[in-house]
Amino acid sequence: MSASVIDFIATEARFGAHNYEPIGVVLSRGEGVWVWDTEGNRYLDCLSAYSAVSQGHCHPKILAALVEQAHRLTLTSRAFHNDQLALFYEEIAALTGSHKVLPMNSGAEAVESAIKSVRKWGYEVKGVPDGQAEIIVCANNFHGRTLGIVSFSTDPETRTHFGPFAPGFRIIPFGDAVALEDAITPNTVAFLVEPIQGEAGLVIPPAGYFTKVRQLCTVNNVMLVLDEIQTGLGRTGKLLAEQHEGIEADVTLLGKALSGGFYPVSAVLSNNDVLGTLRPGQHGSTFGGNPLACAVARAAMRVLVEEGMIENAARQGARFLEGLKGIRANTIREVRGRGLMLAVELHPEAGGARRYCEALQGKGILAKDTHEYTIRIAPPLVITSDQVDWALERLATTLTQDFS
Ligand code: IF1
Repeated sequence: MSASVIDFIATEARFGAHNYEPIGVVLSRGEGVWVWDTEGNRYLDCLSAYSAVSQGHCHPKILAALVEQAHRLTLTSRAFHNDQLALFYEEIAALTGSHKVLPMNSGAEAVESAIKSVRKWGYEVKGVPDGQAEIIVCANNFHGRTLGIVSFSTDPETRTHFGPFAPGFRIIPFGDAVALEDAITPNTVAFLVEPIQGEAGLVIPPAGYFTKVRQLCTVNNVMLVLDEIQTGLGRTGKLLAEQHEGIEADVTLLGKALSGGFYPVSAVLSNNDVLGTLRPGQHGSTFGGNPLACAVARAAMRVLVEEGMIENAARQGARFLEGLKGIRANTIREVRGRGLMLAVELHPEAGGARRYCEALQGKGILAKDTHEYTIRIAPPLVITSDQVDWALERLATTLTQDFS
């Protein structure tokens, strides 16, 4: 590594809180599926900023929308109307079939907003006694980092010494519909769940799970809140992951790719009266729904559809998965994925996923380890067949590499 790279890394370490442990690469430019480091080395981005850069780095049409809007008007606050919010509402509602939209910024804020909204709905519509609302969540969930959200995390790393925590959550195993049925009480207002668990190491639930979940929620008047912040907007090869089981959530959460990685934009979408319970002054955000965010999100949604990225995710995801399954390496325990949300789980004896990610970096691929033994692979949805094959070749040599 050159002196300047070490400088960037050392300066980060000196001044920054040490809440991350990045791979030793300093990026300075991106275009489509590619990123470049400060020394000019090129890498295929197989993380896509945790699926936020689904449309590819610095997509020219989203960039143009950002620049154009930034010249005109960036922030008004919600104390006044702006000429982008209504268009954003119309377009996101048309795209997703939702009736009501609440714009926020980060994914965690969308989750927090959904929690507040379903509780309010529980008290004011369902008739749950005040202060008694219960929300069911899954073990090994990942919904963000706020205090409310880490209150129902089961990962000690995200919780330890951050308490006291918020009450009102019940934790059940993921993928187990009987556990959901048993956990529902008259005070249950919602079931909050990821369609595919991301941080847990990419856990795909058994077929039919969400069909049963949908039925149980409907029968018990429980709001089904799907956190599609990572799975949404084409990542799994459909616009929303719920479509793989032909169901519809009552509340859908979007973030990350909603801006194509330019800007934090998230949204709570609802099909019924959940968001209708919010009255003026009861919830909000300085930046939520600002004209710059709306213009960026409108362009990000437009290119996703117009440029066929969702279909491409399905096609290239299938190619990538098949290619990964074809790699004969005794380091591999399991390969799984849906669309371009893929994972290679290694045998514990392989000695951890991190060193494979570091070896991949040396071959021009950036990927991220998760939960010690899993390599997460999630390239931008604009990846081509040739690029998938290029990545597969390098993954094959790396996964068969002997580190001893
Ligand atoms: C970090 C993971 C991914 C999410 C779902 C809400 C949020 C996230 C399903 C919150 C965020 C991120 C945050 C990032 C790591 C990352 C992640 F490994 F932790 F699980 F993507 F896979 N719901 N996920 O995945 O959104 O507030 O961050 O905008 O560094 O914490 P946010």
